[in-house]
Amino acid sequence: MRTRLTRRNFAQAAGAAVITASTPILDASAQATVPAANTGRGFPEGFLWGTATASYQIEGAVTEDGRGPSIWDVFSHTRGNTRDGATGDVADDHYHRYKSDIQLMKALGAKVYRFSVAWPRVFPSGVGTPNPKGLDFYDRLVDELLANGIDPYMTLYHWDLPQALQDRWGGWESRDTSRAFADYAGYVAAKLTDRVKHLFTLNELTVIVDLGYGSGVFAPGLKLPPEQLYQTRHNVLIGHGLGVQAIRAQAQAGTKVGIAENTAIAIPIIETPEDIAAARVAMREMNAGYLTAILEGRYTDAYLATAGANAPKFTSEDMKAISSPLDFVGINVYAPNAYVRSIDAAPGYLSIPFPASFPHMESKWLRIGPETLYWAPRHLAEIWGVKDIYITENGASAADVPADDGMVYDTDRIMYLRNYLANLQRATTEGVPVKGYFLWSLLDNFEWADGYNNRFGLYHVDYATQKRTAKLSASFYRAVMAANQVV
Ligand code: PNW
Repeated sequence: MRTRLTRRNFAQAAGAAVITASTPILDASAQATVPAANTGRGFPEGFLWGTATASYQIEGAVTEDGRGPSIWDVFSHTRGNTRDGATGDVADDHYHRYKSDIQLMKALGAKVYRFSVAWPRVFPSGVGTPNPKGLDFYDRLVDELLANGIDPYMTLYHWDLPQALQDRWGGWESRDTSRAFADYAGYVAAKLTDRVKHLFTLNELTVIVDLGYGSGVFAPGLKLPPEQLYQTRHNVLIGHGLGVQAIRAQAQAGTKVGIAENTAIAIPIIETPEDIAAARVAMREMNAGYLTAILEGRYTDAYLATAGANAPKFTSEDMKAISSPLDFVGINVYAPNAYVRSIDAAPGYLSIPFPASFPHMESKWLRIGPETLYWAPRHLAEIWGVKDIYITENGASAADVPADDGMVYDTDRIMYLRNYLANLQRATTEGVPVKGYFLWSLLDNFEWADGYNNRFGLYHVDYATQKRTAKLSASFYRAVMAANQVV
């Protein structure tokens, strides 16, 4: 009888070692990995390396210590909204395990950590009387980070809007929510900036607006008509701007404020001066509703022309608030949005359609485009003169499955990271002012509508036991950080 040639016995047939429970194999969490020496072609001295997470995706403990419900509690508990009906009720139970999770960061050698504050822990109904127990959690978290030599970078809004504000005002459909955000942001800044020196207002404006209020695939799950959608987008920009102002008014001296935005990213198809210029034009227009407005203080003509009668109502005061000066710009970089070439006709660029075979990670939207980590920061520096750039997120999803020996050999994630980081290294080598990089994510976690299937962590989480296991990519990333160079 012929044996069916499976992947495993093919490898055996080919003479390769196969990992079984009894195979002595390197421990992904061990210190055994020898970092390559920095040859001088690595990242700039003092480059900041870390990981990123967000409150609803990791904390769990959704009814504990007076936390109010958020739009993601309600949305995820509504049938059909998330894969397998997943919710963040427990998630990584980080609320109770933050101390040991900080030890995981320490074991990696990470120097910075980006986390988010859950607004409904601090103000259970969005406005009104703060809940001291809610803030206490972040107080303890910050102390524990600092005690372990890790500098906290804090996001104020990573999508968990208090449900009370959705019920009361339609959430970001109303400018009342923008004002409430500023009050909350100022309050947290006053309490924590004695120790937290870097703040981000909002995370990923386009996801808040276009996925939450446009397509409705994310909370609050609305499909607004264009006119309301444009106004909602404007309100989110106002929320960011008022938030910056409130933070500046309330924070201790020396506090730095920025944003964590996922810009749409245009890549020149060929590195000719013409295609590069075309990519800059594309980049500016593709972000016209968001970062372009924030950094320029105006909507582009093309944006307003496209909006037509649906254009948002705004005043010059609004635009002034929206473009309140920032200390740095954070960008979440994952997938290329467009490969462009130069054309003579308006608007001067052409987006090439993606071929069906274009590779992606487990998340279908996560097209693999390593050059994004070169071009996105370079565009920021060249178009808007941004002098301090952080990569606030970059990472890869997979349906990681532990091998027979319990380890996770995520060579796909390592391949992804190595290629993206090589492009970031090219950018910093050429003088693009990127100051730090936060890998998404420390742990597998609640990946929003994709539930728990799409894993982004350096540490695998067994959700039945909450056991964390370092994936092979954790060894890789630790070596990169230690060498300050792609290895
Ligand atoms: C970002 N898309 O989200 C978020 O900031 C994280 O919370 C999230 O876990 C991470 O990236 C990975 O997804 C995105 O559909 C979610 O294009 C969806 C999209 C982009 C970013």
